[in-house]
Amino acid sequence: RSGEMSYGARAALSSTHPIAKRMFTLMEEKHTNLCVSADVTHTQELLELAETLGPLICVMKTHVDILQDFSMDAINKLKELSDKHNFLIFEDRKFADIGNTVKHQYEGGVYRISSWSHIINAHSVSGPGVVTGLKAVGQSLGHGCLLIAQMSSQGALTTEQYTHTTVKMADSHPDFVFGFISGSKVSTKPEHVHMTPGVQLQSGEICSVFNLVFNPRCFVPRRFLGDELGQQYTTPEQVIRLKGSDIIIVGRGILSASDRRKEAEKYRKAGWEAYLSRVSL
Ligand code: 5IU
Repeated sequence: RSGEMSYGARAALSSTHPIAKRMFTLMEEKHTNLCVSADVTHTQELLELAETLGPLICVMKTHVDILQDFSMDAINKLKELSDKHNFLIFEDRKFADIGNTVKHQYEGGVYRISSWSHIINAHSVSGPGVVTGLKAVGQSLGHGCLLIAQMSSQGALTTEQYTHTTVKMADSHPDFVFGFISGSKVSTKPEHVHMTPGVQLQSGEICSVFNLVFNPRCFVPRRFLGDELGQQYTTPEQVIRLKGSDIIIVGRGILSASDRRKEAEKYRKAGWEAYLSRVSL
């Protein structure tokens, strides 16, 4: 059963997409299933994150359209850091238009995403044309795409039927779609990668004596906590071991810490240990 296969064994399958192969291989080498969500607004901070967290992560997820000082120069530096520290770049663009439009959005404009991002993602809501359009640009460049099968936010419209149809859409494009953004394992194929956002550690610090007095959130179980704008969190352990996903995506859990490297290491360790306990089941 795919949940119990190692990342290395999944990398070796002939049906595994080259990007997934690279990802599984470097995960096994670096002992990490942590993707950091680099939701920052300045390129210097983005590059600092890549330099300090690079050795601890398998993927760096970006939102380049929130950078106030986007430049191709900064992107080239990010590419160098991804080579230096052996991680993949994932622009979380969530393409969602008709095929012809997403083709332009992926290849051109200000960001020229296809020239630097190994991984992109897309909503399946517009139908398979979105994949065909993106594939026309990204496949020859050796890039891969994740389909959004489920969302972490409260009230998301990704119903069971929607998720099921999204998996079928991925199955029709194995030469470009190599996995999913989802809260749990939605595909039974071991070559598919599952990446999950909405992850935070149950932090001991949060319920310090100080917080017990001043922070009423302490009395609420962590799984019911979010960010007041609909985000919902689960723990690395739950995501990897119980839900059968492969990669945890962590933004503010790491970015809000005073020592980001130390916090990222906690997430790397938690994610990796959950993986080890799953494969040894
Ligand atoms: N993200 C989600 N949920 C989703 C999808 C993407 O949170 O369903 I698709 C993105 C948004 C943000 C990151 O960039 O993942 C999560 O950040 P926090 O860990 O700070 O909540």
